[in-house]
Amino acid sequence: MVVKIEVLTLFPEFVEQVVKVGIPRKAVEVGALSLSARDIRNYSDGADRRVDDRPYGGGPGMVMEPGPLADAIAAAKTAIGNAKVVALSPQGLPMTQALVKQLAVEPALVLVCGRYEGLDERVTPLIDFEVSLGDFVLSGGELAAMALVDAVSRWLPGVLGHEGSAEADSFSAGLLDHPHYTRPPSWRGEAVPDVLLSGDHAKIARWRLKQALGATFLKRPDLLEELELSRPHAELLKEFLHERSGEKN
Ligand code: 9D3
Repeated sequence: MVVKIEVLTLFPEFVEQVVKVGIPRKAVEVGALSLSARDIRNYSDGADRRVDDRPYGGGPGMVMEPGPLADAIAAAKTAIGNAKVVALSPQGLPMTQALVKQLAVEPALVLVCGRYEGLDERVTPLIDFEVSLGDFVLSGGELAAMALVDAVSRWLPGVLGHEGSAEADSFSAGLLDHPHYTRPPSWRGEAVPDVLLSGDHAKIARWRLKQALGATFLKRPDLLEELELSRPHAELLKEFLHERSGEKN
């Protein structure tokens, strides 16, 4: 029922910020999520609390020692039970909504955040899989772990209201969002599209889907290639492109 997450990190006070605001905070408040950040330094075997050392073979930077990580993972698993262990790493699978949905039905997760150049390779048997935020360089895994906690929170029961059911709706899944408008009805000479003021909800839904298909085609064609558009969706996209060529000429 409740997803229990333990984050192993050198910056626990930073990671805890993710449940101080917004949807993740709500998830904790309704009892759908529990989050605890565990300081890997508490598992250092030295009085100096050091958890990194120089790389065998030489080279720049430091490597996280296996011992403290193994002990921290064991303690976290004891605290929350049968958990999947996920390391946040530049070598991981890219974080996707499909992966987030799978993780949201796990009873417990241990998220391992690396710092320095990375983890000693010998801890890999303790890790179920690795997840990356994308192909750019972060300073450590904490922001990726916080992103994962945020994204998982949105899928937990009782956390989102009707915005959530819209997100769960397969209708527009895999597409970029349609444009949004609020008051005033005219701003800097730009009017809100008439259809949104019409009160015709079927027509509005059709317009939004058309805009979503158009935006996805123009901005993220890679997403459309994965989708295999249905016949009616392909027709709507054609209509979008036709209207757009009319505006441009
Ligand atoms: C610049 C150092 N790089 C080798 C030349 C390797 C490297 C080591 C450690 C790069 C980044 C990191 C720290 N990053 C993460 O722990 C991390 C990460 C990321 O950097 N990008 C996207 N997703 C993630 S998840 C964890």
